[in-house]
Amino acid sequence: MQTFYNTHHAAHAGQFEMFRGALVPCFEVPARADLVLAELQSRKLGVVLEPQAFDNSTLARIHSPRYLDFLQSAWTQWLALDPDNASRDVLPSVWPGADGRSDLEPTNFSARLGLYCFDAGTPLTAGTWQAARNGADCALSAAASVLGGQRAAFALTRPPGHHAGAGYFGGYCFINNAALAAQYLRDQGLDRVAVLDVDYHHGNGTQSIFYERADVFFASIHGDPRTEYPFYLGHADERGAGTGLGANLNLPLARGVDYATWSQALDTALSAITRYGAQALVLSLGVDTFAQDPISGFKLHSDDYLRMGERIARLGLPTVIVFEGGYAVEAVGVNAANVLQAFA
Ligand code: OKP
Ligand code: ZN
Repeated sequence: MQTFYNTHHAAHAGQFEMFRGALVPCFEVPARADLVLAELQSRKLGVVLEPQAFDNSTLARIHSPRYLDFLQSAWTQWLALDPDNASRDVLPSVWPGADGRSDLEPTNFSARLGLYCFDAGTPLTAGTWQAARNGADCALSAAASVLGGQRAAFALTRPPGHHAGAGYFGGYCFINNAALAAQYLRDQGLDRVAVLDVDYHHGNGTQSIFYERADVFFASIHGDPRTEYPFYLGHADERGAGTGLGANLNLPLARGVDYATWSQALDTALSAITRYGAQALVLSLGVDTFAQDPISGFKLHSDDYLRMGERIARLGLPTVIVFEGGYAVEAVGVNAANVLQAFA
């Protein structure tokens, strides 16, 4: 399998995220991607490639122009506020809330930051744009590779993407790599594309991007949003809207479930994708379903990722695999490589 590796990922390295009133060290660290790469190389799983460079207009198929402008210039604006900001991560402290206007862009930097970000756990740093932008190229290159006839391709990148919406970041995510890949498959001629999100956390960004569309089916298996991040989306009754009604499938599960229960939800999702008639699959591959994950609540074990990869491969679809979460750093390489190895 071809792996498009983001050689710029470490340019994004947050120091702290806000948790219960304190700044705590980030869980989403550069070592995550390095360890996946090392595991693929030690197993000689496929070939590692540099991505092609795609134009910003490709990103604008998913993200709003004003959001992309903000992301690209945020660090420079942050430094302009105070040169001492060079040593500090950018974290928001004010938001429009449910009744504030989002049609107007405030002039004040902090106000714009809150407009474009939904949590205080996603530090933006000096190299965030560079890392996320190159990650988009990896996802698009993997999609191009699959369109070119490869059975599957892997975008090995961080920061992850599935919480990012058309006009906002959050949940460690800035650019929605899976959505970009799905849109690219559509734009290059496929009529029906499915996104399957197996990360522990609901892919609220991906769901929202495609919620009113019938041409991209979104299915997600995740911790129940009544107790689990991102909390405000991911319930079973969210089935899509307008022409997209029926093209969204959420399979929330209670904390503590193991692979026996989780894999029943996987079968449900895969049957729905088959019934939908997808011509290609984008897999948002988070391995934070692992029993030892420090911020998640499922109980999958390393061997379960082999069964997961095998089962998803049996769908028989050309597949773009995009790396998302997984925070048990010492196991993230083995778990992700298990999915890829069993898939291939
Ligand atoms: C990103 B992805 C931990 C709080 C958790 C955000 C989790 C984002 C997960 N103290 N905050 O879906 O893996
Ligand atoms: Zn996650």
